[in-house]
Amino acid sequence: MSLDSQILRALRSTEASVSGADLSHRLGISRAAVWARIEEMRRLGYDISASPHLGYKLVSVPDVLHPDELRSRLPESVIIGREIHVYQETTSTNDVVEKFARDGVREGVVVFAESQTKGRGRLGRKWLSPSGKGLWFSILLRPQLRPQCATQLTIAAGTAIRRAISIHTGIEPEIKWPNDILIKKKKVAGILTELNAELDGIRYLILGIGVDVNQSHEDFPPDIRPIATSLSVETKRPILRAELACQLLTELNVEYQKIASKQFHTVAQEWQENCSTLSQQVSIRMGERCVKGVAEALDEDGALLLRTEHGHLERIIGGDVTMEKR
Ligand code: BT5
Repeated sequence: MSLDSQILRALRSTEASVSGADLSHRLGISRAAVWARIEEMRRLGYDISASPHLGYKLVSVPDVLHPDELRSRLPESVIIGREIHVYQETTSTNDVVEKFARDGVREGVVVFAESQTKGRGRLGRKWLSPSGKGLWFSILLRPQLRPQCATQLTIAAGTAIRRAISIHTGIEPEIKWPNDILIKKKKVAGILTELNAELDGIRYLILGIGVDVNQSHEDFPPDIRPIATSLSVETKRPILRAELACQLLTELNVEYQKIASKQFHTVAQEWQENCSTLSQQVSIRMGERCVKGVAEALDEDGALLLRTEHGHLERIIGGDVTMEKR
């Protein structure tokens, strides 16, 4: 963990001030070096008060994404977020993580970008990623799963995102199969799962997550405005993205641990309790094909079980859902 993460962690651990001597002792650096780091953090927008007698105190943090800030808010033992990178701008955070994956980087690395020039959704659709307004990030995972179970990770991510939003804002979003998080029927977050696998195992899986955080209604272009919303629109207050990011990473770790310990059924249980697609008459478009029926449940691999209009149970792993009017 970097020096700045350790300083922020120490300042956060108490309501009181932390003396320069104490920090210097804990970090094994001189008091002058502590002072230099504090000055650097102030330049980034951290308000850290300094008193000759009491020491340093964290007064407020800026709404910027900073790897040290994020890391200092997470337990040292986490897998997802053990290494965090923040880019000011990139094409797509999934592209950056893909490169890490090919270079053999271990799982758990997370890449955030303040803005993406080629943010994407499924099937090459565009994902709007305006600068500083949302959380646009991707996670590298190397789960010990058969490729047909990859959907479990999308389900786990949906459950984690929904819960993190609920804990952080008090709003209870709904999950729309397979990858949307909705508030009052409008999309507030999406998940893009990309996979590199052999027949009998996953080499790596990239979870790309986009959360609309501080956009105003007008920030969305007219074609997206009727179908999208942001957390600040819904809560009517600005959201500190670093805090939300850490809540997201915390919940993602919880769900990933469940998958790693073969407890997918507990993930599926919570997902099903919060999914607006289940028990509904839906039509699901998969490329040229469209099936209609009632979405019944998830199976043990994470696929959706649809009772078709002909009475068969069909197993579906991806597609676009439209709710049918009864
Ligand atoms: C998704 O695709 O919902 C997956 C979105 C994943 C985005 C993240 S951001 C970090 C990582 N890097 C990437 O490049 N991607 C991931 P899909 O279900 O295909 O939905 C795409 C559709 O959502 C678009 O066709 C628009 O209608 C709508 N849309 C685009 N931008 C949006 C936004 N910011 N908020 C809400 N809806 C949006």
